[in-house]
Amino acid sequence: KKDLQSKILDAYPASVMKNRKKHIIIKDSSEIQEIQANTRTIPGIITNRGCAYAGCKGVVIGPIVDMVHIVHGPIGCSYYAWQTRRNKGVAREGGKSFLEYCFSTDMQESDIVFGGEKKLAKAIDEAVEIFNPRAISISATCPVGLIGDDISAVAKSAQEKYGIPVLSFNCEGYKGVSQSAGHHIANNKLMLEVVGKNDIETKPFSINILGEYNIGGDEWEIARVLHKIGYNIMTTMTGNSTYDEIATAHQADLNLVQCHRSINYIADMIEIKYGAPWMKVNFIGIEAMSKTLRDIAEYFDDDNLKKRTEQVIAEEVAELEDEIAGYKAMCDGKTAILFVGGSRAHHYQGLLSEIGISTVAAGYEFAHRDDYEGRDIIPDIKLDADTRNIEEISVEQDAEKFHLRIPAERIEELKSTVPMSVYKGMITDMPDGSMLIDDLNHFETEVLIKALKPSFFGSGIKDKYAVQKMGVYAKQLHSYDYGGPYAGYRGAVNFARDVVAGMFTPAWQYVLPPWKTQPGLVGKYVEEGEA
Ligand code: CFM
Ligand code: HCA
Repeated sequence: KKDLQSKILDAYPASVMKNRKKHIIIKDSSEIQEIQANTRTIPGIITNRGCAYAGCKGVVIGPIVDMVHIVHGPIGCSYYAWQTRRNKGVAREGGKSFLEYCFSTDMQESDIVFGGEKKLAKAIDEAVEIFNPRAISISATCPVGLIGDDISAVAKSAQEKYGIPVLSFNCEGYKGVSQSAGHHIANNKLMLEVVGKNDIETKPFSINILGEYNIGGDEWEIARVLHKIGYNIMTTMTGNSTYDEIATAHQADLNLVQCHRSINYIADMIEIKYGAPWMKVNFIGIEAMSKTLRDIAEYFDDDNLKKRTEQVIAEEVAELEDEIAGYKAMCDGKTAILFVGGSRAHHYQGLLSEIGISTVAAGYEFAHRDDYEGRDIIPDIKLDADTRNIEEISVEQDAEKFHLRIPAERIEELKSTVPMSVYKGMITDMPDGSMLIDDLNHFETEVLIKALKPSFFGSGIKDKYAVQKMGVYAKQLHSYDYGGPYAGYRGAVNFARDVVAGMFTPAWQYVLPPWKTQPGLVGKYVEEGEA
C-alpha cells in the first residue's frame, strides 16, 4: 500500500504532492495517525464534492415535507437537484407534502444586474397563494451573495405578511469548501428558529433520530423496528420530517446520531440548551443495528424494554439469516473500495463484511478530521479562513425547558459501554494496512482500481460509469442506484441481494472500448511529393 501511495503522489507536481500526501494514510495502529480533511480542493482536480447550497438545501432542509423550499437562483441549481437525492417523505394526515416539486426564482440576467429581491418576494406570494404551506425556506445560490440580495429581509417581511415561518439560508454555493458548510448553516437556523418552539404531550421512551434523511426509505425501516420495540420517535432530522415535528425535538429523552458529519452541531446544541444527551448509532448492517438497539435500551435501563429489544432482535435476525448466509457464500473473500460523502464510507463497512466483502480503501468527500480520527481531536483542529467564514453559534441552557434526563454520573457510567456523545471515527474501525483517502479525485480513483482490483466500488453518480467501464462493479451508495431501503434488518437483505445481482452480472467486463480493438487514429504514410 505504501507503494501505491507513492504511485499516486509521484504523478503530481511538487506542491500538489505535498498537499495530497496529507490526505492519504495507510492505517497503522501502532501510531496515532492524522489526516487532513475539510480543506480546499486544488483547482483543476476532478473532485466529487458539491457545494454549500447542496449541503443546506439539498441535504438538510430539502427533506422537510410540508415546507415549500424556494431556491433563489438560476434554474439549473434547482432543476439538476430535482429529486435526485431520493429523500422520501409523505404528508401527514391533514397535512401536505411538497417533495415532488421544484421551486425556483429562475433568475435571469436582468435580475443579476438589477437585483432579484422583488422576484423572490413575488415567488413567495405565489407559493402561499397556490400551496398554502406550513412554512417556507429560501436558499441562496452563488449569484445571490455576489449581487447582495437581502434574502433575510425578504423572508422577514413575508413572514409578517403571511404569519407563517419563512426561513432564509445564506448558503451560497461558494461558502466553505464543500457541502459540509451548508450542513452547518442549516443546523444553525433549525436550532435557532425551529427546535424548541412546539411543546406537546410526551410519551415514555421518546427519541429523535438525527442525521437520517430517509434515502430510499431507510428511515421507514428503522422506524418499523424502533416502533416494534416500543419507542416513540418525536422527529427524524430531517428525513420525512415536518416543520412541527422538528419543533418538538427538544422534548425527546435521547438523540440518536446516525450521520455525525451533517448534524453533530444540533446534537451538541440540544444537549447544552435542553439537556437531552446524544448517542452515536449505526443502523446500517445487522450487527450494527442490533448493537444500536441494545445501546438505546441500556440508556433507558428498563427491564421490559431490554427484554423486548432481545425478542425483536432474535425475531428479525432469524428472518434473514439464511438468505444472508447464501449471499455470503457467494461473495466471501471479495474486496471493496468505498468513497462517499461524510459517513456512509464508514457505516457500510460492517454490512459489507457480513456478506464476506472486506473494505481495503475508504474515504470521505467532505468529512472533517473528527469523522476520521474521532471527536477527541476536535480541540486540535486548526480552523482556516474557509471554516471561519461559516458562522459558529453558541447556545445556553434554556431557563425553562432545560432538564437532565438521567443523572450526569449515570451518563459517565454509561460511557464505558455505550457511545454517549462519542464518535470514534472511521480510522479506528479499519484494519491495519488499509488505505484512507480524503477528497479522492478521478486520477486517484483510476490508480486505486488498477492496483487493488476491487470487486465492489461504492460511490456516487460522478464516478460510477467511469469505474464500471473499467470492468468493476460500481454501486451508488448515495442514491442506492434507485433501490433501497438498505438500513436496518430488511434493508440489509435488500442491499445484499442488489450487490450480488450487480456483482454477478459482469456485463461491463465483456465490453471492449473501440480503442482496444481498433486503432484510435488512422494515418497514411505518404512519400514526399506524392500527396
Ligand atoms: Fe451524511 Fe447523508 Fe453522508 Fe451527507 Fe451527502 Fe447523502 Fe452522502 Mo450523498 S448527510 S454525509 S451530504 S450520510 S447526500 S444522505 S449520500 S454525500 S455519505
Ligand atoms: C449532494 C447530493 C449527493 C450526490 C450524490 C452523487 C446525494 O452531495 O449534493 O454524487 O451521486 O447523495 O444525492 O451526495
